[in-house]
Amino acid sequence: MAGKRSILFSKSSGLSTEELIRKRTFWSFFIFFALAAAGFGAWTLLQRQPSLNGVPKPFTAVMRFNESIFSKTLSDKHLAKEYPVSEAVSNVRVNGDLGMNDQFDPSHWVLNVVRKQGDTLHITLDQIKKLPKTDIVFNFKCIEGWSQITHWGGVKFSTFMRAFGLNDETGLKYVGLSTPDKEYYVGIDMPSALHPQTLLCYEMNGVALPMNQGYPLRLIIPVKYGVKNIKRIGTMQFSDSRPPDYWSDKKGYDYFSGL
Ligand SMILES: Nc1nc2c(c(=O)[nH]1)N[C@H]1C(S)=C(S)[C@@H](COP(=O)(O)O)O[C@H]1N2
Ligand SMILES: [Mo]
Repeated sequence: MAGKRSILFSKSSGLSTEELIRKRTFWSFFIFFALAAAGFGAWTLLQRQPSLNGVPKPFTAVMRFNESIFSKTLSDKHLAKEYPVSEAVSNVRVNGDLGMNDQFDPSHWVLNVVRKQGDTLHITLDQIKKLPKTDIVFNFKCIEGWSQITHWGGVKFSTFMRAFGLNDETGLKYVGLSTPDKEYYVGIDMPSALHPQTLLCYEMNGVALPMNQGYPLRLIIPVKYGVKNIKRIGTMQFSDSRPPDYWSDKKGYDYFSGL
């Protein structure tokens, strides 16, 4: 081995210093341009890939991979930080208004719950209010970059499921929620829905939810960004495949939007 190497060495050492430098300079440039061309080629190729909502597929593939990690690690374990009621703001921001149209008639509202078998339960607000109530004060965060400490009250999603005999349904992977007019809709992974801080909420700051905050019932899910906190729930259904999700479908936002 040692002998072979010294032969190779003695061959190249036949070059003068100047020749060596010239040779190395040539190779340095060659490699530089080859890499630059490869980089440019890869970029052009990426641009030509089919895209999903304007985002090239390879990027969305990476996003899906990240989602698969975060959906498993973050959703059901950690608790969102809670605050004393005194820290909750009284001027709660109103942000989204999809599915919040004026034609809504609260006197006819019921929560439609489509069971695994296909039949539908029609649940009234009074029935929901009879279940044990939980309050939570947490920092509500919108993906657009604002946050607010707010105070909500309602029934734990997990308690609701048990109370209405929806045990088989908790074995499915997702819950889909939509407004009565179907304008806004979200998909929630079941572990996050059953998370101890997730509420079907009918109170804000100790009083009935105001109309523009989603009267009569909204989702409060502190382990997710604001987008998943759907206001004015009309229908709930369950599935093993991902239910449609407004912002994830329209803009390619992270499906899980976990914090
Ligand atoms: N029905 C409905 N729910 C919705 C939205 C919406 O447009 N319509 N926007 C979402 C978004 S992006 C955020 S940040 C929060 C805002 O809740 P707020 O209006 O109570 O501040 O509601 C979420 N739930
Ligand atoms: Mo948001």
